[in-house]
Amino acid sequence: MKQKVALITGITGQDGSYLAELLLEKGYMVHGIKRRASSFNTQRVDHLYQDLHEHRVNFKLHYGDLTDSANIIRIIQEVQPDEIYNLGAMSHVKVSFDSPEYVANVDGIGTLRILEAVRILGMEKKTRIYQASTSELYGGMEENKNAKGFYDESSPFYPRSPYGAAKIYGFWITKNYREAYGMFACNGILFNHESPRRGETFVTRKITMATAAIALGMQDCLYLGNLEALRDWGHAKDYVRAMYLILQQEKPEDFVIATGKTTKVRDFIIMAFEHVGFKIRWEGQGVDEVGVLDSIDQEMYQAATGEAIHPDILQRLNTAIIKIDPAYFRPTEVDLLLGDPTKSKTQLGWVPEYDLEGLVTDMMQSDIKLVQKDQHLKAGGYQVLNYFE
Ligand code: NDP
Ligand code: GDR
Repeated sequence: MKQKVALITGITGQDGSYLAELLLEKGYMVHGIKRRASSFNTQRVDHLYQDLHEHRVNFKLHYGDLTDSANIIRIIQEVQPDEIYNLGAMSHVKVSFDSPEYVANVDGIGTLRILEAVRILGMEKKTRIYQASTSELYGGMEENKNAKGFYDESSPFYPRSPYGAAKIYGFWITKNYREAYGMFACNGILFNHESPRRGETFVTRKITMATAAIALGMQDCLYLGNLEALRDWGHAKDYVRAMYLILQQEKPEDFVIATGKTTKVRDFIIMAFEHVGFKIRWEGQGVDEVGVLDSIDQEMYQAATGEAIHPDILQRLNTAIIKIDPAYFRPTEVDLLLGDPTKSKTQLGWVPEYDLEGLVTDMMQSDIKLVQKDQHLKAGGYQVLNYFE
């Protein structure tokens, strides 16, 4: 059987790296587009790198950018992919308020560039396209009054950020090219998904990294924004499996990928700190609210870290280790996201392996190891990254 060829935009990101692993496992030749940067940005896929001088290379990166049509056309022409996964995007919702035009160009028009390239090259019947759509299309329940209390494939959209607005263009242009040109182009409407490879400025990773750093005496305090937001969090490893399944169907369709459970940011914090045996007490209100270290369970601490309690930590009992910084609030917020994955479960046969507890455990175990590595470096007199940012 002929080896399948996939092209992944955003391969250096969280999802791109897991998807590349999955497709390599399935025997694909995987091509990815990476951006040229002044320093290395391929840490998440470095373990997949193959020396191009070797025979039968299955993994290859190409320099490119979703803002550059000629580059996209040339890569697609060269690679001749059977499947394109368009995961490249400026994906941070808060940052999209700072550079909305760039986000529209990459996340919105970037999608069009991929679709047009396939059409210009006459590959409409050969190449299947996955578009990374998002639950941010729906917005929160507060504004999206016509929603049923959860979101599925028939729910109305109400984006609440330049990111959401750009992605809604990506969604509709994908659907339009499917209908207009008969292309196998699908939207996966994915709810939040996290992992040890999640970018450090997204809330879950920020929490697990800071929890590990505070527990191990490397950081004093965690500054956060809105603790009341609710998110439907899954594991990225499960979600890239759904992307693959969407492109293996007989007919091109759009699918919601979610867990069907929603959790407050505040409760995610509690779960992360519980992992290391810390109990948090909440005091104050609004931006004056703080999370105080109420107690420590020594056995749980030891089980999680493999170490006896760090002496600095015992001195921090009854002090605030979580504070609110209004800088992290968004001009318009999405209050609640909850997805209904019925269609993906029945039609794709998609079954997630991780629940939220499994996700938190995976992220905490990984971040504890990372912080312990930095502890050793620090003890050896080497400079380590700034844990207060
Ligand atoms: P990441 O932010 O981890 O990765 C984004 C990727 O896009 C990176 O490889 C990044 O490159 C690349 N990229 C950014 N700008 C450009 C550009 N101009 N040209 C080419 N590539 C670019 O995101 P995730 O892996 O978490 O998400 C993958 C996709 O899924 C994104 O489109 C995101 O919007 C969407 N999504 C994510 C969800 C989630 O919860 N994770 C939920 C729903 C949708 P670099 O490494 O150089 O920055
Ligand atoms: P989100 O993810 O905006 O849902 O977008 P993020 O983790 O950034 O925020 C989730 C919620 O946490 C609140 N929050 C904070 N967020 C960040 N980043 N930093 C903080 O300090 C903080 N404090 C509270 C936010 O206000 C928000 O309510 C993610 C991205 O991956 C998108 O690309 C994707 O499309 C959606 O998920 C689905």
